[in-house]
Amino acid sequence: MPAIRLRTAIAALILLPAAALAEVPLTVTDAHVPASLPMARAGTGYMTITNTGDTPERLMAVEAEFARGMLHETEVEDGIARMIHMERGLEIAPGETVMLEQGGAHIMFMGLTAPFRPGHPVPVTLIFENAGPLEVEFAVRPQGSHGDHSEEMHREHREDGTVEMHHGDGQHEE
Ligand SMILES: [Cu+2]
Repeated sequence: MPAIRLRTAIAALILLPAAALAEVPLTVTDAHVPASLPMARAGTGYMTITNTGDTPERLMAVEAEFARGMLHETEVEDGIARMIHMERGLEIAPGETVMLEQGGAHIMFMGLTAPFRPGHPVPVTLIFENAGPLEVEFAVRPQGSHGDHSEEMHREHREDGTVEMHHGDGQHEE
């Protein structure tokens, strides 16, 4: 049931400007959101974080001007995927890489003020326990190349951050 998979680093698709990371032992790659439908009230965000330092780090919060950011974890019980607010944030051990991805931990953007449109990256601030705030640009990717159901999955989001997903297939492993 580990919702957060730890892997060794994979190829970086989107790198931050080097200057943004010069002082912090963190690497954030592949930051992206799936494009959202025009009426969507919520969206998801994914990325890969590597702790290149030798002390534990923790992603505490996510802030954005276009929505309220939350950290969610997906748990599947009896075929029903449920999303849980990660109240204590997301820990990244020294030397480890944590992937936020479909069916696992992810960023939830609630109350979108505008849809995510491909070609229009969105600025997001990641708040780390030690490193503090880190500005990251999230690319907007077209929906649905391999069964991205994020829009459907998050339709039932409530204000308290809990949600039940009704399509019974919350994992979408590749
Ligand atoms: Cu969620």
